[in-house]
Amino acid sequence: MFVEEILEKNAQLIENFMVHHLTKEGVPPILWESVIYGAMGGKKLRASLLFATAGAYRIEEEHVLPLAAGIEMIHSFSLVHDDLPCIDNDDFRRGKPSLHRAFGEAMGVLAGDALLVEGLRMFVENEEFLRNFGWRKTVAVMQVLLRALGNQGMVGGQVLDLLYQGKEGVQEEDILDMYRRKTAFFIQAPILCGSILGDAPKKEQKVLAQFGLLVGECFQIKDDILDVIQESTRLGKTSGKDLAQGKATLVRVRGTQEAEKIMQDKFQTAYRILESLSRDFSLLLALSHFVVTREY
Ligand code: GRG
Repeated sequence: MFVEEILEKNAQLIENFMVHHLTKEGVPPILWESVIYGAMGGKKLRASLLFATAGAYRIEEEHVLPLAAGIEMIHSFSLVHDDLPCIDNDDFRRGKPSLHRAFGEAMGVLAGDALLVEGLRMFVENEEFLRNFGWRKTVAVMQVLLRALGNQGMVGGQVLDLLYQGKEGVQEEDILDMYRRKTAFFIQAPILCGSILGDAPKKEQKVLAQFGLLVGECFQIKDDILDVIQESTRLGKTSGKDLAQGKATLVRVRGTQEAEKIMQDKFQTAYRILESLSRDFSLLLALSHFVVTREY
């Protein structure tokens, strides 16, 4: 199966799980609808990274499905809030109007909040997940996610992104630091979670952490390149926004070709690092290759 087909199959699995497990009872219909609207669509790459890592430790997909769905809901939360008028102000996401355009700004805030909270509940309140992995691993996985999202992670990264906007002289290392926080930690997180659930030896967890961070950086660099070279319809979101909004990006300071080269170097390093382990990580490698070759 090609990577794109694997992603599509996994996306279907995740979306079905979300629709069946997101409680409707006692929930205002507009809230349920907008949460589902925000959670649907997209590549579901982070879920696939979790499946691939857990799979390397012989964990069945269905056992990590609650966590995979939770991670994707949390990721969707970040996109919904990112699109709000007070942050990136984008009208278009995943090939449809962004959530606040479809349901209004207040629902953009509230459905975003719900996606975070319900995303955590997806696995923390799933009895089968708790039976399979126990409290200790569940808490460890939550720590990984919350660290990736917190003030030193995604929230802090997004704040830096706003502060650097329109500012002259932002250095390349500052931009890469912002990329790590805003994007890379939450690409690394599902890989770390898979290794924790799989009882990976500490040495392997360290290597996977380095690998995940590099792939996460590659992901954001590719995103910047696509913003310049790809059409909105193919991306499912508005292209050309980074330059228009005066965003600090690697493409802005180094140009598209240099940015591509930096990304390829990071990808090669990530590849070599993972190949140093004797376990079969072929699916994880294929997904990381998709990260740097993707067109959307
Ligand atoms: C979520 C903790 C938290 C805080 C909110 C708004 C915000 C602070 C952070 C924004 C972070 C953000 C949106 C970073 C960009 C990462 C990025 C390029 C996402 C696109 O991911 P894809 O391409 O999206 O995987 P799909 O639609 O395929 O799921």
